[in-house]
Amino acid sequence: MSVLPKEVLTLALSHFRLDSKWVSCDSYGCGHINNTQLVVTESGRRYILQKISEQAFKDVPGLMENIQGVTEHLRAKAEDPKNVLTLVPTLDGQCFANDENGYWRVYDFVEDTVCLQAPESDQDFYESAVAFGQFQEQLADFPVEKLHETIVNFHNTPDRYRIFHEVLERDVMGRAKDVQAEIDFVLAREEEAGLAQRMMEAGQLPRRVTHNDTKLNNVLLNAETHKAMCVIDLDTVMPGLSIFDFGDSIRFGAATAAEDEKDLSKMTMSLDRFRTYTRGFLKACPGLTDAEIEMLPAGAKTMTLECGLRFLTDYLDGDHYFAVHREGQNLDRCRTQFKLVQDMEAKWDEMKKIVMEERV
Ligand code: ADP
Ligand code: GN1
Ligand code: MG
Repeated sequence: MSVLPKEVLTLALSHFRLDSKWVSCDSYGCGHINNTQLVVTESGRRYILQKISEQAFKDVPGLMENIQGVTEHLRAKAEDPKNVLTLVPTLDGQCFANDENGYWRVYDFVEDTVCLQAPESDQDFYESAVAFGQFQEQLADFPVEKLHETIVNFHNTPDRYRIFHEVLERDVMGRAKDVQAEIDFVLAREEEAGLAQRMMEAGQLPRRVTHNDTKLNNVLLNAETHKAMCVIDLDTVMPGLSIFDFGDSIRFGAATAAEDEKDLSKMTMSLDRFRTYTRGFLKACPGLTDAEIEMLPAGAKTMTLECGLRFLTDYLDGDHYFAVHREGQNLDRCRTQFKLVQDMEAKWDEMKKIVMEERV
């Protein structure tokens, strides 16, 4: 993640209605996309400042309109103000600012919460399932036609393959020769990877308002009780598949090692964690169709394969999309995802059995 000079941050913060003068502004969190800063003001109040990635998001005003609409909708249903992100307006009342350095937004920092990179217990993972499940449930009556598609074809897996083939063909970094095993891995699964997309196009899986980026570090838990508190990172809220929201959570939170772990022997998918998440998600989303429930394991495998494919594509393309902190990090990330896919293939019958046992 590029370090932003102080004058850039000073200008960015000058646009927003903070409660008092800011005293510190430092890089924060583990997101791969936006540049996130923790801001503290004289009064001790904290905010999150984000420079929104224009590499990822081509229509930032549309994206911010989505977030404003979605947070308003959720706020009307929230029990606690901390259950929903709160945007801080600019001096002229807008929900984002645009200056010579890019697009910026500020959120209230959601206090008394934790953001985990891995569940500390089954209960943590269960709570994240409830949070993401409820999120989808609460947005079921959101007017879909109002949503901008912030990244076109975001989870269209066949389209991700199309981009991969183009990038592989160009091979701008000359890296393809060193990753033949990874290339073969994705090519061997190209046909099956498109199943969910084809089912959606055939009307066999419903399009719903989904989050689309449901990893554990996109949900905040109560610091004391570890109960679900707030779903964050709303940039990708769009029409999508419920099985992909389920699947992306499994990919990240049921994994037994970090996303960029180099020792692949540490990386497996925990069936216990898979069961825990399935239980929480099905409870929070009682309206899933039979086809959706049957496709939950495929949602997990597809999201994991697709994510690995995206890391591999970015590695081949020179690491422009996902923030990297060291050489080869995207390749390491790709390898952990493929190891997880392999492990899911080995555990496939058990995954299907768990889903059938947990359905309510
Ligand atoms: P990215 O799209 O880059 O992942 P996120 O919106 O997920 O960006 O923010 C990155 C991290 O910043 C989160 O994982 C979380 O730790 C922290 N964060 C973001 N918004 C808030 C907030 N309102 N309150 C507390 N922490 C936050
Ligand atoms: C990105 O924004 P962040 O870090 O929560 C990415 C997800 C990937 C994830 C992999 C907008 O999520 O799609 O699954 O990295 N977000 C976007 O960790 O591309
Ligand atoms: Mg995030």
